[in-house]
Amino acid sequence: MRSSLVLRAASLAAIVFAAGCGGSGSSEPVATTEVAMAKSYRFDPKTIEIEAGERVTWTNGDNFTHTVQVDGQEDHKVERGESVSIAFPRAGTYHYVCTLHSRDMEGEVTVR
Ligand SMILES: [Cu+2]
Repeated sequence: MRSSLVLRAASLAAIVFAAGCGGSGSSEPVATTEVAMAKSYRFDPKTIEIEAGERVTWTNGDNFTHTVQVDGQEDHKVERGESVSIAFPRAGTYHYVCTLHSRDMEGEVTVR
């Protein structure tokens, strides 16, 4: 049971690795503290990786108001042309959404 789970995880990682060079469809984390809310209804890049203690800044370049809510914490409204910065003092994996468009707009911050 246990070994088959490990095998599954390994083959999944291989698939993700193979797809890693594919361009915009990739979910490979990008090492950056800047996320754009790009046209239309997108976080770009969607999956990022930072160091503990860094702040991530989301900037709204879309034509609509969006929000950033990290793991069910306070929801930050970001109007067109504005930005919000959120500090990540602790290591972990944080999922975030735009609560106005949660079906299309979500992403992940991995803090090392
Ligand atoms: Cu939105």
